[in-house]
Amino acid sequence: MTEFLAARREYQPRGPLTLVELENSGLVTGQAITMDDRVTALFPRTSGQSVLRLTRGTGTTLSRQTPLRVGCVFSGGQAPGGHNVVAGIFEGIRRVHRDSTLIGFVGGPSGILKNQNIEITPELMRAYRNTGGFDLLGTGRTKLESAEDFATCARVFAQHKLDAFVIIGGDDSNTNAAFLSEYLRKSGSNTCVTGVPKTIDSDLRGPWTETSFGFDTAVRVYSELIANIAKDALSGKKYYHFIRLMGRSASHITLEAALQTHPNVALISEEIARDGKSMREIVDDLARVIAARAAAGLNHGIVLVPEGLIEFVPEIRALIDDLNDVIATHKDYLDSLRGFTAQIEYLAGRLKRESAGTLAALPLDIQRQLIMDRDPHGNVALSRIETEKLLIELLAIRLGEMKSEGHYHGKFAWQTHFLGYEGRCAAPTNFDANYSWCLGLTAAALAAGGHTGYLATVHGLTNPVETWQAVGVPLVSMLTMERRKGKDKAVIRKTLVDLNGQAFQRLATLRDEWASRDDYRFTGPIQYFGPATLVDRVPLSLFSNNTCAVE
Ligand code: FBP
Repeated sequence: MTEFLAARREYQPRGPLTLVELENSGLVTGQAITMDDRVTALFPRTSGQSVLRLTRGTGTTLSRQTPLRVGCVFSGGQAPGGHNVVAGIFEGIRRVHRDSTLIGFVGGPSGILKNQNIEITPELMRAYRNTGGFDLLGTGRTKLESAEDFATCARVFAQHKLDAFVIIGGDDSNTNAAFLSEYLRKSGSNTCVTGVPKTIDSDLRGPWTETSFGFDTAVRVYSELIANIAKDALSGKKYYHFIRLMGRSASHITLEAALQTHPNVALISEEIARDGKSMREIVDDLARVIAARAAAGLNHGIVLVPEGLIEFVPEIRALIDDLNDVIATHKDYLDSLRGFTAQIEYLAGRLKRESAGTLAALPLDIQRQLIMDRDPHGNVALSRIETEKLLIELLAIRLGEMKSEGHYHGKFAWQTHFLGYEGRCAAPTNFDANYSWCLGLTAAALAAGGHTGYLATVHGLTNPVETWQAVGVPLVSMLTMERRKGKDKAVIRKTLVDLNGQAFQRLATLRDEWASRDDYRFTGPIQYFGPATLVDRVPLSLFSNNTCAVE
């Protein structure tokens, strides 16, 4: 137990009175949701539900005569605040009945299938509250999808006599939560299913959720490190630092970090996709900035690269799609081949001609990284693809050409960084500690109310914590039909950066200035103790995205 942990566990997360005194609050029905008929058809039992709002003075309260039995699981990547979600559920269900029980399934969704679990106790919660990581329960990326998986869940839930089950996960996990709740209703199970929006990527934001928990803490860690690197660049004046930032698809993390730290360049994948820029064009743009800075005597700089970039560059997107199909069809044979060269040769012969050409033009390391194992959701392991090195390699060639043409007279020396795992398990900021605790309490409210197929959400996040509103949003209302692997599927779509939104527009307005002169902003480390101006900050990009469709 370090001094920090000892002091931090005394922090009492804050929330509105509706949540803090859950037993005196009630859920009231809000607006009805209109949905795509094709989605409704897939969810005959759980579609048509309305938004639920938590209020006081409704007459019927959530306090109960009988204890609740609730289960929970972490699903997918770690995000700061997970332990406070569990704390919120635990405290919430014990407020509505003091003998309620919370069971945590260990190792992610596979823990349900294997029925591996622990009972959450006040001592455990005291030890884990306000700490980062998911180590209380562990996590995993097993996908609960098949009828067989759902039947096992129903059996395990019945065995534990669960009134409710809470899935703390991202877009895929909450999509699965919607299907699981429909399955359980259909099979006559009494267990209600609730989702909680988790992911540092913040790609669950939109009309129904303002952000997911974990984003704030992760970006604040990255921003501190970017600012430190910027100070080093400014001092030594000899390196370009290429910093790749986690965020599987959307560039929310890079955008927020850019607004926080003012780098010389911040690439935003969504803009590159909109403009249909090829790798060559991206490199040309970067080379122009570097040459202009060199002309002004500046041979150092900070370039932010979103992890998902590579999937947004048209020719590489096409290559990845093609590779995914070929790898899926020939997986067994590929696995039997010894060595990377043999695998690449085999794949190259089966790819479309353009894709084979794109693959061959990439450095060997990137080729190897692109064919690595997919996760259970079929995603390329983007955190292992060193896009920043690819950019540097191409940039060095381009700058060499420009030098021989007399258009560049600088010196290009570089360093690379990948910021991802450094921030994913940091101790949650006050914002994330409060927000995730409130999400847990909201999930407890939905469980106590006996509502299934809802996402626990909290709104008004840029306002004082005491005014936040707890809302249950029907999961089915978040689903849209999408064509995946040749089939129409109902999914919660990841929310990408809105290029018309105020956050991106601010970056677009300021970036020429950041590119030509150094205007680095030093955020400092996350502060956990001290004045509210330091400890109670809210992500900058939330202020401009604070549009909520819940009435
Ligand atoms: P989730 O969407 O599951 O929250 O995961 C987000 C993330 O942190 C991404 O930013 C990153 O690409 C990925 O997880 C890394 O996954 P892994 O933990 O499997 O290395």
